Amino acid sequence: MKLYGFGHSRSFRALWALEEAGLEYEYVATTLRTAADEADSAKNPSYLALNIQGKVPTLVDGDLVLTESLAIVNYIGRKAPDSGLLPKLDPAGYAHHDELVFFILAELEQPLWSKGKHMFALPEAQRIPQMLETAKFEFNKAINALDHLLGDEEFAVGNNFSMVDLLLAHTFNWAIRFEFDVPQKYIALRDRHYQRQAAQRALAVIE
Ligand SMILES: N[C@@H](CCC(=O)N[C@@H](CS)C(=O)NCC(=O)O)C(=O)O
Repeated sequence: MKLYGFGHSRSFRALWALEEAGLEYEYVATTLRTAADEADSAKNPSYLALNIQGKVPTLVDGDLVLTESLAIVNYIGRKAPDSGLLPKLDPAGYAHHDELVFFILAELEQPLWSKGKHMFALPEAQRIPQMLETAKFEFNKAINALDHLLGDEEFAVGNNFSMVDLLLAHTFNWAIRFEFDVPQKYIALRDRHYQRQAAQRALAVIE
């Protein structure tokens, strides 16, 4: 299996999941927003043939090519059912798991990506400076909702570390790096899960 990624970006979710799953993989460090003729650029035609958006992550496993981080983490979880990344829950428990996953993607991550897009990712002419304040406002709203969705237990669902914990920790790491006002309890959540051996191994790959 080959994972194309860049640093702490969303590809780190997949890298960490591979380490949690104990699957064999090769990590291909890719550069973002670099010239298309550079061999490791996500804009290089050979990479665009895999991922038309020129984004990371991309996972290649034989004939399978996946270009969405959540689909990749799900795939890894299904390939390694004993990893617990996808917990074994009853339908209601699993619905809560799904709800948190979709919330992280649709609500919590969006203001972070808005800030990134309007600070550096979009072409300059498309950036709107006022979006930075809007992102802050929306992040605070998402935190308020998350406070209601999450309990105070060590893990988000069930009694074990799962994909929800991985996504929460990664997304809060992103928020901290982007200088959002992250409540102390979510900084502690990031710190706790990033201390896992699999997370440390994944960090060693990108450092
Ligand atoms: N929905 C995609 C988003 C992928 C994405 O936007 N990745 C960013 C890094 S976190 C990227 O490659 N950006 C490159 C660019 O915007 O040029 C996923 O979750 O995999």
